Amino acid sequence: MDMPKNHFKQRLRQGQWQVGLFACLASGYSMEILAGAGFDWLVIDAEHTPNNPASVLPQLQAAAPYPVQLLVRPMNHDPALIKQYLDIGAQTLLLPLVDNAEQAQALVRAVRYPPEGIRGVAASLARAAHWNGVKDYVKHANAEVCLVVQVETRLGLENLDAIVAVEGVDAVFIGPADLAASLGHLGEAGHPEVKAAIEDALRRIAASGKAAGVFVTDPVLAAHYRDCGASFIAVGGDTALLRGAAVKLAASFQVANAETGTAAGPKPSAKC
Ligand code: 3PY
Ligand code: MG
Repeated sequence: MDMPKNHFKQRLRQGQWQVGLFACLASGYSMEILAGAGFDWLVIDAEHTPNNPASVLPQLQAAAPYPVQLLVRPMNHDPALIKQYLDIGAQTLLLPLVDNAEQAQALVRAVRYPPEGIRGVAASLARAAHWNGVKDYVKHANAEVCLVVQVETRLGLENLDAIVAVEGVDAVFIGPADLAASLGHLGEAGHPEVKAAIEDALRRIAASGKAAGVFVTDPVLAAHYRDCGASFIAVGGDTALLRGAAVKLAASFQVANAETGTAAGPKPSAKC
């Protein structure tokens, strides 16, 4: 078979608008629901969740029949871990907490085969290569891998221009939660100073010719960030969606008993 094309990367290059979601439930079963939900891309988060290569694999398999593009966010910049995610079939990686150009350069090397990089070679063992079933996988792999780095600290913002200039960095994604914390506004991703920093970062990334992305759940703010230069956004996470819907459903069927602190069902109607 021919090398699978990385459509997420192609669309980044074309500046196409892409809307995604964080998949954090660490389940192939829930992944399949998300995969058919209509998002352009999903990122399997292995930074803040109980995911690892063994749990990411069935999620990649579950999403494979669907047209959605899959990203994986590793827990750190370890080249050995990055190699495993690439080998099990992740073509696009989202790397957290990239603070300077040296880290970005090291990541470029981690995702590429020699001579450009240091990725170890074992195509016969790799799902990404369909275990040698993909014609000339090792020759095409570097071109199809997409590297998205997260800038989400004060230091990262200071070094942003140098980070975007690194050849091999395809896109920069702003993480508002970590950025807010780093700017002294822990838990306040919507703080005006954080918002202003995000706007400035998106403009600088887009002006450099690289793709700019951001996590944003408010549609009005998302439209604003698009005007600032964002071309791909994550609009939420499955954990929050599940909790939000579950809490709402439970509340809609319960009448709180303020005196005892317990919950009671609705009173039977006269008709019952
Ligand atoms: C953050 O907000 O810090 C993230 O990494 C995700 O958007
Ligand atoms: Mg973050």
